[in-house]
Amino acid sequence: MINTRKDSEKTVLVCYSSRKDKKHFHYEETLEELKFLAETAGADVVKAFYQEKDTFDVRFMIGKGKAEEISEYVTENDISLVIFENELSYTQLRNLEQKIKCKIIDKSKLILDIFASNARTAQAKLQVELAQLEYSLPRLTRQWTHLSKQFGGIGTKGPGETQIETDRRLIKTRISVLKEKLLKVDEQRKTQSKDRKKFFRISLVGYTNAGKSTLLNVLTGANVYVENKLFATLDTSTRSLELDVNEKSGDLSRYPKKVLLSDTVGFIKNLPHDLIESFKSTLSEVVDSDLLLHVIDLSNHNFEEQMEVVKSTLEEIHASGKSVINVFNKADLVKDTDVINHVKTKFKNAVVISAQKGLNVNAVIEKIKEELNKNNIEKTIRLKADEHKKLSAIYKLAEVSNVKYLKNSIKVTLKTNDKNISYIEKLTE
Ligand SMILES: Nc1nc2c(ncn2[C@@H]2O[C@H](COP(=O)(O)OP(=O)(O)OP(=O)(O)O)[C@@H](O)[C@H]2O)c(=O)[nH]1
Ligand SMILES: [Mg+2]
Repeated sequence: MINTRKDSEKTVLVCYSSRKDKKHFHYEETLEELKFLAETAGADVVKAFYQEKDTFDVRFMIGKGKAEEISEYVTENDISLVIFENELSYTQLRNLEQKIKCKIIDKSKLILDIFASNARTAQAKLQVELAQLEYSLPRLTRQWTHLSKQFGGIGTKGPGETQIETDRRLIKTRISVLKEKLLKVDEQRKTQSKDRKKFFRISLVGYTNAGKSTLLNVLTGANVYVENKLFATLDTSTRSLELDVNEKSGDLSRYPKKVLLSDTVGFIKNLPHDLIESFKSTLSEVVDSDLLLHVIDLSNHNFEEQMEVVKSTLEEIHASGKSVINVFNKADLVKDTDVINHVKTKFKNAVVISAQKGLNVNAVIEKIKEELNKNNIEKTIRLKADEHKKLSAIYKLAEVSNVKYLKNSIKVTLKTNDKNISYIEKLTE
């Protein structure tokens, strides 16, 4: 835990990149994002070091000379924290600490730390603790020697065992306890969400800080926490979204009047795999969704790269292949109209909005309605001859193309989405 919040530690950033990756690697933006992350954790970033080499150094990640240069800077400027963009092995971490003589962490550790400070609910806390332990297991050093006290005698030191082995065993035990607890939370969530199955479910996904929570608030009148910080949201919040059905307009398309909209944790480049793994229960809402609203910060120069990161993270959690509406947000900050025209022509199913200023937000609703209508299927059902009330309910939920009054029954041909179909089928059982 870097505990930078209270005392604002003087911090330097370090980033290594391989010459081979030169074409695809924009170190200024990478360092800018790392700086934003560090500041989110409360660090006071005073300098950034960047090094490009053919290959990384197995001992220090960066070259030995660069490590010495950083070491000098750290001593002269009273730096207490060094943050690496690159993931460091246990050996690199130990070697760097010996050379630079101050606290050194990598980006994964930094993200874990931010998650730990932002976790509010029991579920988020369990998930973060699990990710932290999974992260620390292969990096175990002497700093963990007080674990047996912390975990209240779950195990005691066996004869001949080293302290690290004991600690490793304790961590493993704690990991299984956490996993079990999370399974229980997951089961509870599944029971609670049984009811939700009958609704069309939409999830807001996107890069962290893109404006997902702001859009949820604007669309549903919710009051979810919004901050110009990374990972402000770590839990899933679900609200219902009422869609007005204009029955007088002669538009016969039908969609459910009420759908569910969920906001959840955002993504970032190189999100530690342990975190994604342990946030599976939070992210399951995304996996179970019928439609995704991908919120993109159009004012960020790297928005296209960020879109790719979101796509690959969705693949990793097995939520790719769903219908997606691309919501280009923060248009109020974009002065260049070419950028707006570019995304409108390049990306399918795109809307350009400003969630904060409430600009064009209605276009999102219209797109959602279009998507709902796309899912319509045709179906023929039978009612008993006297079930007129049910027939009028069906008229509200579906586009009815044919009604035949037979001797003992009414045969109705209708078109609507699968959720409505299953509702109507239950109604007529
Ligand atoms: N200028 C401008 N700022 C916006 C807009 N939408 C959101 N913001 C700001 O962007 C910041 C992040 O907004 P959030 O809604 O918290 O973003 P998020 O995607 O939920 O972020 P995380 O939960 O941290 O992943 C806040 O400071 C918002 O006020 C917009 O349309 N225009
Ligand atoms: Mg949020």
